[in-house]
Amino acid sequence: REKGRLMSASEIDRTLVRLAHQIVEKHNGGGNLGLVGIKRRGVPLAERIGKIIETIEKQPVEVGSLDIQFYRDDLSTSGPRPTVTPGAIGFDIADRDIILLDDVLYTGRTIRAALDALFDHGRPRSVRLLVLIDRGHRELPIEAQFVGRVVPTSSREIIEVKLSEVDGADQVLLVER
Ligand code: 3GP
Ligand code: 5GP
Ligand code: MG
Repeated sequence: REKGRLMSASEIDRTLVRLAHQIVEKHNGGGNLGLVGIKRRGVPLAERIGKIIETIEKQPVEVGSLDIQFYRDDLSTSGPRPTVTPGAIGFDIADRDIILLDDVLYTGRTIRAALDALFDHGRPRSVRLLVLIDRGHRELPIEAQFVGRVVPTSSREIIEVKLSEVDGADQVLLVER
């Protein structure tokens, strides 16, 4: 049951522009950056923010992706075992300043697993986290440095993040399960 719209398409656009500027500010132009989107919806976020940074800084930005399903430590409770997509991030992360990107941050377990997967591929110089929505309920000491919006939720609520590349249109909804 839909309880309200948290972000419209244009609000998502403006938020991504702000986040891109914050990344460039923090990373002194971003020449050493690598963006890694967590599948599925972290990937279009990474691609979009990468394009915005390229427009701001007029230099290319590495963008890749990680499928962390295999690494989750709570698969036993989250239904059938998902298929593993092994392998490549898409660029060499060694000595880069990596930004992990995901749509929603909740318990933090996905990000813990993503860090594991990342370090299987090399040693980045630094890792920061960007999420479109932080919905609270952390179970691990994990925090995002770049946040679109903090949305306190109950455990019965879900954030529906819709992105045109995956869902045909952009919006963020608050839904009661
Ligand atoms: P997304 O990452 O493409 O947005 O994790 C698989 C999908 O299931 C996610 O897709 C996410 O939208 C959705 N999802 C909703 N609630 C949960 C949850 O509590 N845990 C996980 N892993 N996924 C959830
Ligand atoms: P965590 O591992 O932090 O508990 O959950 C984060 C992952 O689960 C993210 O990749 C995200 O896609 C998904 N997730 C958890 N809660 C929600 C939610 O309310 N909405 C959406 N869209 N995804 C969620
Ligand atoms: Mg996600």
